[in-house]
Amino acid sequence: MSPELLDSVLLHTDFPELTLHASGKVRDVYQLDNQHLLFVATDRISAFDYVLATGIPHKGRVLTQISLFWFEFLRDIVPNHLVTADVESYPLPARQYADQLRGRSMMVLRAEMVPVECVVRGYISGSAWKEYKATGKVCGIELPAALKESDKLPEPIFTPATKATSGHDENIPLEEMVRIVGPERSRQLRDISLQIYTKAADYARTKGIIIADTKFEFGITPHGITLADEVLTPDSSRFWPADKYQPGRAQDSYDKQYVRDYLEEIRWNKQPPAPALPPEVARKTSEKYLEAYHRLTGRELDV
Ligand code: PZK
Repeated sequence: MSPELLDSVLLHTDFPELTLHASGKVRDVYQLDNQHLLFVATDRISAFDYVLATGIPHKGRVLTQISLFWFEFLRDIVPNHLVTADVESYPLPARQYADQLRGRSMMVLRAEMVPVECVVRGYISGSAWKEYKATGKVCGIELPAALKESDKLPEPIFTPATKATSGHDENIPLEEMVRIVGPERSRQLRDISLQIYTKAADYARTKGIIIADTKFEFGITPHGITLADEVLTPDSSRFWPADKYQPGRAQDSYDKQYVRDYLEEIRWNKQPPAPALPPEVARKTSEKYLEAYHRLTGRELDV
């Protein structure tokens, strides 16, 4: 990889004057003040549950810009937590890192997060496919008989999940969600989730991308139920290339296929430490993320 490109890859944030609020596999959240957080998308990539040793050029910026695009696209349906992504208007302790943060961060409104992940599925894949094969249902929802892996569902379904202690998400029936957040909130969250998935997936389909499923996170703010976290990115969703869609098997991933193929090829045992990627695999993966951004938004990311 060229030296300029390697220089632009951000694997770890380090902002000594800022307090870390939460840290995920590929992103970090810092405290700004009592009402605001700073969301930072790194260029880390995970595969088979582990963060790899190599970063993907532009990945953090692509994911941030995709979320920004959807926040705008969906704002008629639901308010979101974005305050600004303009680093020059960040409060001072953050603004001094403007060069690291530009394009890959957002100042967001601090929310009381809803402790349930709002998953919507338009196609049957992943944990839902496993559950369906075993029980004929997903999260208690009865599905048509004889679905094939990756089939389109008759209509999108809402399949809430909670973070299990294993760190993995656990699908829960709607009644369980009702116990956790209450009946009124559950209905609102389900309705909003289905509406925004449908609007976004219909749009993405016209751009050659199938959004097979996605996970929304909501919080409660002074605006009411507020769309938070990252939205409809390849990391929070399954993006499939529509021109290769073929039900009856697992689909290639829009973004991570080169990574998965490489890890299978070297027969990594999927135990730590996670391997590094050859420059070619990192570069081709970077191009897929940029392509997804370009297809969805019609815009070129400034690289
Ligand atoms: C919040 N996470 C998930 C974990 C991440 C993200 N607007 C908000 N207000 C309060 N809390 C959160 C948000 C949002 N979004 C989201 N954790 C806290 C998470 C780890 C890394 F980048």
